[in-house]
Amino acid sequence: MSERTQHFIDLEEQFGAHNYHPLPVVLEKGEGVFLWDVDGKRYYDFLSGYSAINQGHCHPRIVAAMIEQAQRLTLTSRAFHNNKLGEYEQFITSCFGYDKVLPMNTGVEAGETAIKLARRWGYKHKKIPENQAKIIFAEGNFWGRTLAAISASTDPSSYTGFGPFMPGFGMVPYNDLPALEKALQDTNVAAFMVEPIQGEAGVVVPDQGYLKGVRELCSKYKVLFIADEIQTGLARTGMMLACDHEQVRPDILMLGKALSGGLLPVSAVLADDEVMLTIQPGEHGSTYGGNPLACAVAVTALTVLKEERMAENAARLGQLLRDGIAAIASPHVSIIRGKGLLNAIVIDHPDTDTAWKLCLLLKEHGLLAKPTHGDKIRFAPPLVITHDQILECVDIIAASLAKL
Ligand code: PXG
Repeated sequence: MSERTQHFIDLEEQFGAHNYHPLPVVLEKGEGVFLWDVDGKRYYDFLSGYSAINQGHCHPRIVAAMIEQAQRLTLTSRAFHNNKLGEYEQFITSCFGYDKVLPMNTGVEAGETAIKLARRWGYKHKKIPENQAKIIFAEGNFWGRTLAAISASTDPSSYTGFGPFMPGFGMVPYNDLPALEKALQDTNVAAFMVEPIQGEAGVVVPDQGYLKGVRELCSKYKVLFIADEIQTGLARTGMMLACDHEQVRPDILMLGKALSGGLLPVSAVLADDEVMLTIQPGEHGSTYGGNPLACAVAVTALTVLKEERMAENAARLGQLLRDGIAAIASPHVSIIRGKGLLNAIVIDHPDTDTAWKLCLLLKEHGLLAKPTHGDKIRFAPPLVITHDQILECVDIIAASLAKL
């Protein structure tokens, strides 16, 4: 490791909280599918900021929109109107086909917002007795780090030592419709919140028909279907939304991450009037939510996804990537799974730190990826990656696997 690299790592170690364990690489520049470290070495980015960078690093059109708006007006708070918010709201609701949007910043805030909306709707429209509303989640979910999010988590590293937890949350196994049906029979259930593909759990793709089944059960039992598309949405899986693969429409849609192309935190919750209008002035919001800078960036980030046909690219090149990795036929890769450019391999090796070691080898070969849950490695490059670049990356992965 270079002295320069060590210097920056030491600063973080000494002055920053120790709440992450990054790969030992210090980045200073990004462009499209590439990142550069402080020594000038170039890497393929196979993480894409956990899918915030779908449009590629520093996409020139998004950066230009941001600079232009930053020189005009960045924040008014919602105490006043601004001339960007309404246009953004019209744009995003027509993009996804909902009556209304509630703008927030981080993904976890979108989750909190969705749950507040669902509880309100449960009391007002389902006539659930006061303070009795339940929200059901799928085991293995990940939607952030707030107290509500960790209260819904089944991962001990997320929740241990942070109790007491939020009441009114229930759990069912993922990809299990009979278990869901049983849970939804409780008339106090207001919503089921689920990722169409579980990202943090290691890119767990449910059976074909699962989302359709979720939709049918939620309708049957008058329960809101909340889709957390913060990681799966916005062209990542080969369609604009992962729910589009099964042509299902959630009652509440959560978006984040790539909604800004990685420039600033922008999230959104979309729903129809019956749900959205249960929240009235003063009952929810955020200082930065719906700020004009975020609105200008989000409109351009969505436009770029569509105009540059990134969903089609993700679908086509995702298949190429999975086929390429399968063809390596490494004894250390037990599974390659995913949809579009949201993929993961599962490492099969007696040593528990093999995934970490493989990521270090990949880094040496010029590709950045990060293990999740020990034995899984996510392969999720920006959606602007090309056919030839995928083939080069498959070669890098093959060379790294050969050295394990
Ligand atoms: N929903 C899903 C499906 C996610 O993957 C969130 C919600 C929360 O988004 P915010 O913007 O609040 O982080 C996520 C986040 C991390 C980390 O380091 C976060 C995610 C994945 C991996 C690491 O906090 N996804």
